[in-house]
Amino acid sequence: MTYFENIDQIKYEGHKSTNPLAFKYYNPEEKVAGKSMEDTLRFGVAYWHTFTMDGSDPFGSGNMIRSWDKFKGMDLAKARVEAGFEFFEKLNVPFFCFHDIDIAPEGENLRETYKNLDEIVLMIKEYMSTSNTKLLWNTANMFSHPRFVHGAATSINADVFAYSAAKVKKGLEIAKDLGSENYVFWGGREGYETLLNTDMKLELDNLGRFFHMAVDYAKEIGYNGQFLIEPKPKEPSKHQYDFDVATSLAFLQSYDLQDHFKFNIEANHATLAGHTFEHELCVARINGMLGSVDANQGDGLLGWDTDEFPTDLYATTLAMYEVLKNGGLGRGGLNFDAKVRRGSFEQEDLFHAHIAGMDSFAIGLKVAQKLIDDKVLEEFIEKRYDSYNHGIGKEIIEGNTDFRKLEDYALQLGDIQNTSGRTERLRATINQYLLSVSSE
Ligand code: XLS
Ligand code: CA
Ligand code: CA
Repeated sequence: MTYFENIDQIKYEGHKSTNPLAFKYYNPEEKVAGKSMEDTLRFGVAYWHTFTMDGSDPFGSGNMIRSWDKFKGMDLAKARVEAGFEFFEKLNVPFFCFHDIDIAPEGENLRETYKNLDEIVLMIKEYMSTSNTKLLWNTANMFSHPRFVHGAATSINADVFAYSAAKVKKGLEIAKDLGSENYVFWGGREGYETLLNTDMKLELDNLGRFFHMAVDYAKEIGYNGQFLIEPKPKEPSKHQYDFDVATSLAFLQSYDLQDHFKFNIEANHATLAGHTFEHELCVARINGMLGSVDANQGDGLLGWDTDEFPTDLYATTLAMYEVLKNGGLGRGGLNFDAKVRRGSFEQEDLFHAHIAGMDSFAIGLKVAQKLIDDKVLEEFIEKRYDSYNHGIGKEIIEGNTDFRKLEDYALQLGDIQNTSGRTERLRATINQYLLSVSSE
């Protein structure tokens, strides 16, 4: 059966093409700094937003038109797999990602849920055996069902802790079975509402215990994928424990877990935390913790997680700059954790949205590489910190000084001279690069 009847294979046609169903900038084979775009960008489709999301919001019911929605239950789950692989192939996307409950419906009890999962995982495995699309990551949804009202591993209820452990155990077995590159932990309800009723220390200790058990179990079954924590400051929790990269890194260090995890950084979560996307990528990179990216964008006018498809070229450029500085994403990728707007309810919009996102990151990659090749920011930054290359600065860096010596030095200083940061000039240069590289 065909689910996207009127859509042919999406091809690269170059930036002069007027065909909306073609890539203008993403050319999978094109080499940027010796590596194909496909291998650097490692795009992924998010199963939940693309195949299960129905467009409902707190004010209105689902409105998405989807050819697989005529099915119900397990038949619907199977139709989604078929539609999924047709979509991945037509888009020529190398990866996809899912939560357990995205691919198979929950049963009456955990045993039945496992049974449903096993059936669909087997089907996915068969499709994967003849497809070029691989699994970037899977995860367990431990936030939708009412049992997770007070969290999962940080729940007040030990039964919920145990149930969550069973879900992650199953998730790791699926990850191993499908050769998933990574396994993600996003703790949407791992947080609290008010300290009036919360033992924060116990909850964090339990989260640490939970992660250690996950590390041990992956080792036991021989699953070698990368573990990723996905920070987010809030929503649905009022205060989420994995607030941002810095907070989550401190948590990992406190519980001696830092060697087993990296971060999955989502653009919209960064902005919700009051950071830029590139800030979160940079904090992860300089700590050797940049694992993967959830590629989307928020809306400056709305204060919640809108998960829009990324089209802001400035943001994709600065994000790719961090990714390139990191030497790439390793086992990670750029997963479009993004949903079409409620107004974009036709099935074709799924293609337009992914094409827009893929082209935006392809431009970002090219511009970022050119900025690096021309050392535009590097040279400026190097010069800016030049005072640490000689004299007292060099003494500070080399650890040859102390407060007494620095005081002696400061006492004989005259007026201190600073230099301009040139923010506006640098922004104008980025614009210049964006315009020239994207019209090449
Ligand atoms: C929600 C998160 C979620 C994770 C996976 O805001 O982005 O979708 O990526 O559970
Ligand atoms: Ca995400
Ligand atoms: Ca999000």
